[in-house]
Amino acid sequence: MKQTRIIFVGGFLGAGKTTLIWNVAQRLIKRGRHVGLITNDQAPELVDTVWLQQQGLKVAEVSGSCFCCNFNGLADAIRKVGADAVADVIIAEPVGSCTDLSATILQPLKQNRKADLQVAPLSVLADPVRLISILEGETAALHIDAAYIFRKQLEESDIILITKADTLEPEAVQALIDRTSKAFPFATVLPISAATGEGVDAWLEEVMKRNEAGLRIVEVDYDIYAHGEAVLGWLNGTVQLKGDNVDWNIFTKDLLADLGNRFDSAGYGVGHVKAILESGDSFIIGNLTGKGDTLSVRGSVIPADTAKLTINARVETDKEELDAIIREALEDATHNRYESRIVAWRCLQPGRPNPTYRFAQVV
Ligand SMILES: Nc1nc2c(ncn2[C@@H]2O[C@H](COP(=O)(O)OP(=O)(O)O)[C@@H](O)[C@H]2O)c(=O)[nH]1
Ligand SMILES: [Mg+2]
Repeated sequence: MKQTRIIFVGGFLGAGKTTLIWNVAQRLIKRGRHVGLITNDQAPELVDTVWLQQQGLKVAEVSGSCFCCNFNGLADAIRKVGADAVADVIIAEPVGSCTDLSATILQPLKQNRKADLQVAPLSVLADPVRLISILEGETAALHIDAAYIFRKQLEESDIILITKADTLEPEAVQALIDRTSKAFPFATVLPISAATGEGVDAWLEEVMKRNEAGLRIVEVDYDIYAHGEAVLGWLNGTVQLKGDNVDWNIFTKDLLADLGNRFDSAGYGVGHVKAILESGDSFIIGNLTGKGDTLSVRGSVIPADTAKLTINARVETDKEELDAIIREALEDATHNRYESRIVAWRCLQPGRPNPTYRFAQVV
């Protein structure tokens, strides 16, 4: 039976997982590989899925629960991209607030799917700004229990990727690699930039060739883990917009900047706020990965009457408050100027993680 290689790309919210997956999928396709992608979220209407599909990639989404708590959903998605795209490489992005993947995903796959899947080393991505704070014993501007999840992700990794290397000086990159290797001596630590492509092939080489995966199972306190997830309100929404020859680029930037201000002034830590606006054949996508000054936007659309906005927010406040803030910001952005119609809207507080499987030992 043909074996499909499956690569899990984990790491905290906003670390750069989706951007890297997109970059790598393109490289693999150029090399003649058939690639299938799997995204994952607590709720449907995922910006990542919309964006990856916009790039013409084959994507299956597991939504409503994380991979660990919906192992069968993951198995279905594997079947789907395996069958539809005849994938020989599958890249899967677990929810950014998920940890314990070695015990709950990698070991069960290694044991039960030996015949058809080759599991690659578990790669965990870390945003350098957050990583430095964690290495200093701080909380990366997150609730202490969310920072616990961040640390557990690193502890269980086979490979740690320091992302966004383009934002640091080369000496700073090397210093951070050294510090990270010291703190997590079992992991291979590599720098990477999905923006410039630096380090991408070196990482790809590791995950395409190495067969040992999930070499460690770490102890995870599920009470802290559950609380670390529950401090984040979660909102996924899609809104249809209508106006008269509107510059939707300005609209998207202003909306995200306004949201950044609102969260900062309320003192709510941002896990990730992401929005994609589609109009015609093009799109603009913006991200906040912390305070308002982390706002980054790329892509653009030409002025048009209609647009579709998908927004995902993971912010340290309760879901009612998150819901109210985002509705208010949308109301202010559209008031008296544009029509807006909500087509999907889910707001939730993640429940306690309850994995389908949890292996106590490495298989
Ligand atoms: N400068 C820089 N920014 C990046 C890089 N990779 C991702 N980002 C940005 O980081 C933010 C989060 O990226 P995303 O891939 O959505 O993260 P995810 O939540 O882990 O999937 C976005 O604003 C990206 O543009 C990189 O290599 N360099
Ligand atoms: Mg993502």
